[in-house]
Amino acid sequence: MMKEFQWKTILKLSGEGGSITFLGKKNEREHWIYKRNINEIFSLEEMDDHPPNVEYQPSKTIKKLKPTVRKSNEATHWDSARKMIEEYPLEYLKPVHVHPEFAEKVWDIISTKKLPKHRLKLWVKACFPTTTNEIFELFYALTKSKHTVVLTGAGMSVESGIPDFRSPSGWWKNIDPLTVATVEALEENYDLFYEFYSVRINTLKGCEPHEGYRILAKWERSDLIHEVATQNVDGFHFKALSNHVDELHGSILTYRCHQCENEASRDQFLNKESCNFCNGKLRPNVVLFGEALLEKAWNNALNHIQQADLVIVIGTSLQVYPVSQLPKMTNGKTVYINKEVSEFQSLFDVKIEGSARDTLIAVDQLIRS
Ligand code: BV8
Repeated sequence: MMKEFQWKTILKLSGEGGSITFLGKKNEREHWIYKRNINEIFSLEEMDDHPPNVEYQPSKTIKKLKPTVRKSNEATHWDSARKMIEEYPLEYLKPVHVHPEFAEKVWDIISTKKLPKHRLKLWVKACFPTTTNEIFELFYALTKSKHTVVLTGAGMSVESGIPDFRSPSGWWKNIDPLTVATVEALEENYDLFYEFYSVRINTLKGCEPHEGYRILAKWERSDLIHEVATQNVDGFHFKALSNHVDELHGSILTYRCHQCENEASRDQFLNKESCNFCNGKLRPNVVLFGEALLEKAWNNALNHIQQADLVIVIGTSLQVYPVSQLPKMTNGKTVYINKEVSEFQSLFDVKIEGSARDTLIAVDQLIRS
């Protein structure tokens, strides 16, 4: 027996005179076909016929008229259905229902229109009902901003499998950072210093930048973000193909002699060798506590932050100076994305409590570029 498919509402719009419904159903070959129903509360044609020289009496006129339904022909391709939808002034109509299977397609249409913010928000909620107000605010700010900077911390890499520092499962859970990530530790307790950094280097081997990293790189290519400043030393922004990156705390992927500054290799460091030139201690090119940040990276990040009209801070507890000061150095809008958001982050205009990866994916779903 031939399978019978029911018409489903793909998109329902309401306006002052009634509603417009776009319906779809699968045919026997499981291809979607589409049609449009216009439900008018009163007939516009008959209203137009009203003699201009007779005084208009709305209640009388409307009483005479019946609700009408006008149906379109069936369309067999989405492109034709899309044309039917685009015949209407979507900026003046309210979305009542969007079928989840067609949310992306409908959003594709809407995102090409210039809608005022409150209308755009109605469409976002209709197409993607789980979108929170904060995600919408970030999306909207991102599309309006002319200069956007992203500042990331260790929380950005947690979903790539790298522990952060200060969370209960972070690197510092059993150890005080000041006993290990310092020049004193390097000079006076090299075994501990070496152990800590060799574990970190080996942890990195099995890890890759997650989708959130790739989204930031894509946004850079589409001119939505202009600079990434990071406290992370894992090189993941570069690995995900972001180009404009300031590594404020250096990199754990390159090595040098602490004494004569000559370059060394990862293997030399991991094999606990001494410097070939001066026999000094080898170290990763990270910025230890008590050391100044790399001037070029710092000045570049600061310069971008001062010009920015949007700064998005992701996955950092902002406890380490001087990076902790950067979000205060912009006149732009500030957004904080973190797994935990405390009162301490009251300076931010928008706070999003959530994972870095999921938040970026949710915002990216709304970006059509
Ligand atoms: C300097 C080495 C001057 C690299 C690191 C007293 C008061 C104020 C300041 C100081 C002070 N005493 C000393 C200072 C200065 C000191 C400092 O700030 N100390 C603090 C700790 C008190 N700063 C310095 O020494 C800096 N240099 O000031 O120079 C100077 C000037 C001229 C001449 C000489 C000197 C140097 C700082 C460099 C520090 N280096 N480590 C390494 O091993 O990696 S710090 C370390 O912390 C890491 O580098 C890391 O990048 C950095 C920042 O940490 P976060 O990224 O914020 O990570 P954290 O774990 O804290 O937070 C992660 C967040 O993510 C959490 O909130 C978590 O909830 C969230 N999260 C987790 N998962 C997710 C998530 N969010 C979203 N999604 C998820 N999935």
